[in-house]
Amino acid sequence: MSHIERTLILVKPDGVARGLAGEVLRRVEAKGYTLAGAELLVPSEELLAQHYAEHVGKPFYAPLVEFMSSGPVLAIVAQGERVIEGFRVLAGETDPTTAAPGTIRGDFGRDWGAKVIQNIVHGSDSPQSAEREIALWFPQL
Ligand code: DAT
Ligand code: MG
Repeated sequence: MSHIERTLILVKPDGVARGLAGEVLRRVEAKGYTLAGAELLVPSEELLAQHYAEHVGKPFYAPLVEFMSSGPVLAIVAQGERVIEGFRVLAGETDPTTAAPGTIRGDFGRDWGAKVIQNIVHGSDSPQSAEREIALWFPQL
């Protein structure tokens, strides 16, 4: 049965600053997913507080918000069968030091000794978070 999903992808400030936005889009499109929205913006702390609500109170929360608002982010809505899980696989695991080669984080990420993990991309982790996050970043979609 056809079950087309949408997911929110962010090329984080480290990815945009390093010129990896095109590489992320290339991998998403090469995999066969389609783009339903894209916007370059510097996210506000209010938007980030909602986006990262699950992490409020954790030791890395303040550095995470500071990092994510430190420069432009490319926000993307991608669409396709099982795209939520599919993009998480393309991204690789959270820690770029151990993310598998062949994944975005594994190929381009590393530990920079910062207070927060800088790992190039975000991808929604479930259908519920995808719809919640898309409504935050793209209220018009
Ligand atoms: P993911 O982005 O893989 O879904 P997450 O939702 O658990 O991971 O965390 C959000 C981001 O916060 C993550 O991409 C990097 C940062 N982060 C997570 N855990 C961390 C930790 N223990 N120390 C520092 N930064 C962390
Ligand atoms: Mg997450």
